[in-house]
Amino acid sequence: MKKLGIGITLGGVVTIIWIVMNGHASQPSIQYCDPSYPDFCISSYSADLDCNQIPYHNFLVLQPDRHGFDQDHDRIGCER
Ligand SMILES: [Ca+2]
Repeated sequence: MKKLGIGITLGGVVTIIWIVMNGHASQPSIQYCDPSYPDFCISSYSADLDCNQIPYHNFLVLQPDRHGFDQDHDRIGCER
């Protein structure tokens, strides 16, 4: 009887671990951030944005600068 109880407990723990791991894996934790703007996350799928549409200034811009935040190509976007 004692052995059965341990078995059920172990099974429960395994089930909980499985739920936690599976739940974590299915979370939308993978964000497709545009690598041109590593200081923050702009979705790779966002429409063309202008500086007045984002709350950031003076941030690092890498090529390709898809949104054209760095008009003078000094790798600093939306300078103020
Ligand atoms: Ca610039």
